[in-house]
Amino acid sequence: VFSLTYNKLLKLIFSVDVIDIAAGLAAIIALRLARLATRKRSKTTRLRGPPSPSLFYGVGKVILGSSDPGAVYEAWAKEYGVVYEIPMTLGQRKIVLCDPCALSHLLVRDTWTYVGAPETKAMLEKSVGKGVMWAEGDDHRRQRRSVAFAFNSTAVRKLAPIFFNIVHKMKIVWEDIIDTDGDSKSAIIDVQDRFQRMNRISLDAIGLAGFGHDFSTLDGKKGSMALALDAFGAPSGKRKAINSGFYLLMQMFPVLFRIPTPRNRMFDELHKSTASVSIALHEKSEKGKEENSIIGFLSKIQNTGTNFHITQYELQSLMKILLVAGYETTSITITWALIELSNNPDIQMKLRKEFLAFDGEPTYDQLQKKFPYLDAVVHEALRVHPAASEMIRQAKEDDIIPLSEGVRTKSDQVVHSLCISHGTSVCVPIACVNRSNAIWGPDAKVFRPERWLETGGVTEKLPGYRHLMTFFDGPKTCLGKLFAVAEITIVLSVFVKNFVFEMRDGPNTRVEIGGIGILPRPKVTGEDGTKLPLRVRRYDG
Ligand code: HEM
Ligand SMILES: *[C@@H]1O[C@H](CO)[C@@H](O)[C@H](O)[C@H]1NC(C)=O
Ligand SMILES: CC(=O)N[C@H]1CO[C@H](CO)[C@@H](O)[C@@H]1O
Repeated sequence: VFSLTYNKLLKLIFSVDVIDIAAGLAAIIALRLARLATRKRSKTTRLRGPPSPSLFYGVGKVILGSSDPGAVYEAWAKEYGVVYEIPMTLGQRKIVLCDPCALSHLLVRDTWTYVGAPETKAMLEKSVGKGVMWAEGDDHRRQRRSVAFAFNSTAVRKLAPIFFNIVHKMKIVWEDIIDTDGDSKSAIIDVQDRFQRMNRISLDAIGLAGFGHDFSTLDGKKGSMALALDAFGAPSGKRKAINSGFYLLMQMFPVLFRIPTPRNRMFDELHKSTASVSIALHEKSEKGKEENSIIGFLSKIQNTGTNFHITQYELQSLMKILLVAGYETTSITITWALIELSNNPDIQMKLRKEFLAFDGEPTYDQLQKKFPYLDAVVHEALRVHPAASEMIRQAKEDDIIPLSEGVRTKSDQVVHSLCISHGTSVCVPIACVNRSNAIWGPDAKVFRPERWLETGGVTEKLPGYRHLMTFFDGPKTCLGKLFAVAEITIVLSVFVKNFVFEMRDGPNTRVEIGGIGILPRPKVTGEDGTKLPLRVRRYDG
């Protein structure tokens, strides 16, 4: 049932057309104009910032078009100070916060001074429904408390065998490629090519561990594999695939919010397919069958009824959220980790040595306790290459944001705090903050896992999971962070133990943002699309 409806979903995803785009643009223009017309005199501190290169887009296109948006934000921070203002679509303005003190204020737990912008919320409702990602305030607290246990460390530990299983399948696929396409010792593998399947690890992980559905992408089965991939996978060079992925992302990360076309039919299909899977899971758990997946755990609890206060509708919404939020994010992080390991053979060797010093196959618990360098590599990849490079919030009430240093305003005064009036948009450029020299020190741009093992090596200035902004913070911090970290850790452990990764053209190959699937993906500079050829060599001691 699931794959059939996915077939339809796929067709719809590919049918992005001009009318959709035009309708979307008309809607956004109407919305913006309406808001401009009703805007009262704002008390928000006017800050300095880059001039607008385009009346329509403001600096939006500069950021989107850049091969390193984090660097663009940081360059502005250098010129205008740790907080500044940028012009956006149709004369809107956004305050950019790069200051640790401002961020700690913004992201305190359980406050709702800053919420999603109305457009973002409308899109979230359309695409994934009024689930935990859409909800705010008490509604959010209820939903999040009901489901959080299925994402805690106990639950993730139970999912670990699924991750191991998936990556071992991947290992066999690559060994086959090395035997058939390579010289039996190594082969050039484009790790983002959809036929070479690395991206599919994350899709299978979310399918199986998320809601007990086998996309079977690694078994090479046609059908569900191909569609799942095309619908959610890396750009394949077909422009439509890029548009559609782009589209999915826009619901989540408003930086890419350009074309708010409703695409009702597609979302109807998504609703139908997740409904059928959740009903199947529900029946399974009623029959008392053990279901080892997040939605499976939740269905079981739902049937026993204790302390569980989310509806069937909200559970289905959670499934859609898992697909949209949990797939490309981890896949991109794993890709970046492989790039860094290939470009830094010494770090890769040091990591491999940690495995060689260990007898046998480590379990998940052992990976967590006995592999500090692996942990450091994973967190360094999350720091240097955050999958979501910025987050946007809107003030629901007037507020004052404290700053750690003085900032010069437009009227040339130095202020130590910002006045924010109701309705003001603020933006956290995650990629910039994570790599800022001011925050992380002079080697902030360098991939250096050792910093995680040194006392004082990691900043304590920032809020967030391990002082990283990658999963954001506050009440809506990523629910799947332990899931993501476990998946990435397990994948890297099996990879590095069994293979040696090299850039095809040697160390220090340049890599940049290539194309956008659901999120921006890297590519080797000079290559087409999102090509990322690595030499993958069997490791045999
Ligand atoms: C490296 C991988 C990942 C990154 C960088 C990441 C990042 C984020 C960020 C920045 C948010 C905040 C969105 C916002 O505040 O509007 C978020 C929310 C969320 N993420 Fe992740 N994520 C990752 C993986 C995952 C995975 C694997 C799952 C599911 C298994 C997941 C589930 C969620 C959910 C459910 C939310 C919404 C939480 C809420 O609104 O209360 N994420 N993620
Ligand atoms: C995770 O949730 C389960 C179920 O509520 C609970 O038994 C377990 O102790 C929790 N684990 C952690 C580490 O909080
Ligand atoms: C955003 C941010 O903190 N940027 C800083 C980056 O690092 C330079 C120094 O190299 C600072 O001047 C910026 O403020």
